[in-house]
Amino acid sequence: MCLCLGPVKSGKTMLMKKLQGDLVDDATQTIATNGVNLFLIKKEAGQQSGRIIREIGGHMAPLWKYYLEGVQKIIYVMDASNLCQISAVGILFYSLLVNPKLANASFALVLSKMDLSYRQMRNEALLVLHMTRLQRETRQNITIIETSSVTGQGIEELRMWIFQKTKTLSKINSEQKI
Ligand SMILES: Nc1nc2c(ncn2[C@@H]2O[C@H](COP(=O)(O)OP(=O)(O)OP(=O)(O)O)[C@@H](O)[C@H]2O)c(=O)[nH]1
Ligand SMILES: [Mg+2]
Repeated sequence: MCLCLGPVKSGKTMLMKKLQGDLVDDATQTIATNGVNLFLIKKEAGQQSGRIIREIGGHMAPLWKYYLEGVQKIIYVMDASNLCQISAVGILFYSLLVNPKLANASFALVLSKMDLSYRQMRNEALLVLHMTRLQRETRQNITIIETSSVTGQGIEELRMWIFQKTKTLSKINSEQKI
């Protein structure tokens, strides 16, 4: 199972809508997710089946821990244009990484709203989060993907990640093979 988490207004619902194939532009309005949204994401347009992704609203962050049973993939969305939120981003992300239920999960750290961000801001965010160290030292595999639900940047890359087999994503498994 796959969860989509991240702080309030980080762009989770827009991202899921875009992946689902809904029409999204900069005039698209969303409402805050109070609870859980389910999205059916398809590998290719026109297919009947796909993967169900649960988005849990940022306001529900204290309750995320009750939704982690059996989760193999986490899409963690942070707003790359809002560095004011960076401490919340970090605290919530670290609390997921250290949760024993997610010890074997794969993480996609999605830098959203790249249409509003710029390279220096993105680099700053990753620096503040100590991403290089985290990628080296955490047990889990963390893939960084830059997206914009408005321009479509990174959407297909994220789709590929969603459908990638968890085994090939897992650091532990690849180490065991060697
Ligand atoms: N420019 C731009 N705006 C975006 C993008 N993604 C989301 N937004 C805007 O950001 C706001 C919040 O987006 P949501 O997708 O509702 O955020 P969320 O993470 O689902 O928020 P919660 O459900 O409250 O946790 C909305 O006003 C969107 O229009 C993006 O890629 N580019
Ligand atoms: Mg939402």
